[in-house]
Parts: sequence; C-alpha cells; structure tokens
Amino acid sequence: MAVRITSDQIHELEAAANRVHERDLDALRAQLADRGVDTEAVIREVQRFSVAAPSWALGTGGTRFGRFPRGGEPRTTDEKLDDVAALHALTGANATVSLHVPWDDPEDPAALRAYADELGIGFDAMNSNTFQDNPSTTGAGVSYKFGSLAHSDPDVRKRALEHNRAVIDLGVELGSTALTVWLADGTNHPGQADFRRQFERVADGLRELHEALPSEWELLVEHKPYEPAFYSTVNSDWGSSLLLAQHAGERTRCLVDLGHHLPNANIEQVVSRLAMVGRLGGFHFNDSKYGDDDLTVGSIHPYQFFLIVHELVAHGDGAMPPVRYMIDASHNLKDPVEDLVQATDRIQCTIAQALLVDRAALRDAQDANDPALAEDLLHDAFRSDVRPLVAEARRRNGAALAPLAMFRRVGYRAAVTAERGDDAASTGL
Ligand code: LRH
Ligand code: MN
Repeated sequence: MAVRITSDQIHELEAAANRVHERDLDALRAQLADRGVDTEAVIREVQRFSVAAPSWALGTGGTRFGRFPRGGEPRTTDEKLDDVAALHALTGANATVSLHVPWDDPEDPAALRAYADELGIGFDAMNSNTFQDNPSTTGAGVSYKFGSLAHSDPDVRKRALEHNRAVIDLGVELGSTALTVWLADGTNHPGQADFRRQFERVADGLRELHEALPSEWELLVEHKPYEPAFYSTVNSDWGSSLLLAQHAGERTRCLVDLGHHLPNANIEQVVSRLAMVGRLGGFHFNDSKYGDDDLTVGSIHPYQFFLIVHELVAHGDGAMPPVRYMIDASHNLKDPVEDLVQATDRIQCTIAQALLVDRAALRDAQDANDPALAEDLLHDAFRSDVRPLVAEARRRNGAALAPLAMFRRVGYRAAVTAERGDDAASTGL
C-alpha cells in the first residue's frame, strides 16, 4: 500500500506552527500595506502557480565519476507518481509530472492515467530521447552515436521521427498536450560535420513533427550549448532554437533550460526576447555554477532567477504567463523529493518577490534614466522576506507551511524505503 501524505495529517502536525505563522503573516501584511501591496493578490497568484516535477529526477542522479544511490527510490512510473503526489501534498504546487521516454515506458498507459487521476496528478510535456541507443527507441542497426534528426543517414532520422511520434501517441493516451525535444546532436571535432546541413536536417525533421502534432498539442525545442557534444551542438542557443521553431511551425516554441547557457549569459534578456516574439514555450528550472549542473533552483544565482521571474511577471502583466513550468534537476547528494520541495519553495518565493515590484514606478525610473532608483525598486522586492505569504498560499492549498520539515516529520523516505527496499533504483539521469 503506497505511502500517502494528507492535508489532515499536515494540518494536525502544524497546529502549533500555525499560530506563529499567523502572527508573522499579519506583521508582513501591515508592512506591505504601507508599500501599497495587495498581499491577497500575491497569495492568490502563488496559490494558482504549479510547476511540473521531472520523472527522471526522482532517483539519485550522478555523474561519470560516480552515483551514490540512497535506496527507496521509485522502481516504476507508478511509484514515481506516488513521490510526485507526496511532493504536491507538501507544496500544493506540483500538480503535474513530466515523463521521459523510454526511462518511463508504461505497459498500460490507461491504467497509469487512471492511477494518476486517483492521485490528482496530471501529465505535462512529454520528453523524447534520441540521445541514447535503446532497443525500444533505435531497434537493430540504428545508432544515435552521430546524431538523430541531424544524422547524415536518412534511416536514423526516420527512426528518430518514429520514436518522437510514438512518444506523442503515448502522451495522447495520458492526457499530455506537449512534446519537448532536446537533441544532443552535434560534433566533437572541427570538420566532423557541416553546420548548415546538420541544421537543415533538424529543421526539416522538426517541421515534420510539427505537422504530426494532434490539434491541441505544442512542440517545445530545448537549446543547449554543449554536452554531450563538445565542439558544436545543432540547437546550441536561443537564436538557433528560435530559427528552428519558426521553421517548424506556429505551434512550436522554445523551452529555456536555465542551465543551458554559457557563463554570464543574460538569461532574463533571452526570456524577454522569446516572450516578445510569442515563442516562449516553457522552462526547465534549475541552477548552475559552471555548466549544466542541474542544481537546486535559486541555490547559486537567486537574484538572476528573480530577474527572470520579474521578466515573466512583466510579460504576464502582473501574473505568471501561461507557459509550461517544469523543474529539470539532478539530485546527486540531496534526497530527490527534498530537493524538489526546496526548488518549488524557491520558485514560489521568487514569484511572490517579483509581484512586489512596483512596475509603474520602475517604468517611470527607466523613462527618467534613473538607474539607481530602478535598482532600488527591484531590490526592495528581492530583499523582502515573503515566506509568510508563500506559507499562507500553501496552507490555503491544503499543503504545508514548512514542507521540508513536514517531509522529514512524516518519515516518508523511511516508509517508502521499507516498502521498496534499500537497493530500489529509479530510471532517469
Ligand atoms: C539535457 C536536459 C534535457 C533532458 C535531460 C534529462 O541536458 O536538460 O531537458 O532531456 O536534461
Ligand atoms: Mn532540460
């Protein structure tokens, strides 16, 4: 019998904490009222927000140098849904999961969908995988070693398209309405391939996929500068991604993985550009210090993340715009659910901070070329401790004031480890 975390359980365990919470909330409300902030609107917007959990990050992640599994990991996609349901019970903001095929390859999609419905979890964008050879995705005699949609061999490209269409078909059965395509396609050696011919092959492949999309579906293309290719990557940056999206068709947009930018890239400006031309499709939220480190959201560059969310709230005219929000991280050291709880909390807090920005005053400061005032207006928001507002939004969603403490208090990991076993390992990164 799967381990469940319920609102009643949380409410009961947080009874004492609730009194302290209400005192802190009242104090903050008074403070923000003086600044003309509509705290109820902030709480409602945080309540409304949800970010998809990555199915491939519910186990312990690793690197080529090692992986230190902790046991009690979800062994099946059903058990991954159990963990996402536990996560959602704690945060009130992870109502969907993003599956990755063939790491998730359900024998009975209808049964999986019924189980997800029972748990109140939906399926966000599906992810295909043409960056690993796998009997179910490549079949005999085909390898993605030298690429997939960019491959010089039409048989390999054909196989890659078939896999992506199969992922769409599975997604239709699960109620998903989007496919994310991240391609590892590129080169390691100058001269290994022709940049233009590789790009044109991918562009044509994505257009074919776009034409295969069911009516209400969208296609998301994800750029990345390097890894596993270390000399050139076909969809290497936002410009390449935008060109691919425009070539593929109107229901193709760009997915921005925060870790997929070279050092010092101005990611908030990339977001502004893509939103401006109506091609911002979604995000893979994470953080990084050096490369595609897939670390906890807001753990390394919280101010950069604030500036990105500020761009979104500005683009959404005071609300988070309707694009696809997903977390994409790799939990090498932390408990995967704890890391996702923290990531979701950081996103909720950053949204609340971005909603505190006095955008009218900022616009005036910008028009008056007053950079000092403009910066202060951003910092007033970024330096505001909004945690009582976020805790209140979670409480109203039936979730936890302090989700990490609650996860530990209910002993979820110990309970599922007892059920799944110390050597239970998950599929994914
Ligand atoms: C590539 C990526 C992509 C996924 C993979 C798990 O680095 O960000 O989004 O397919 O990680
Ligand atoms: Mn990603």
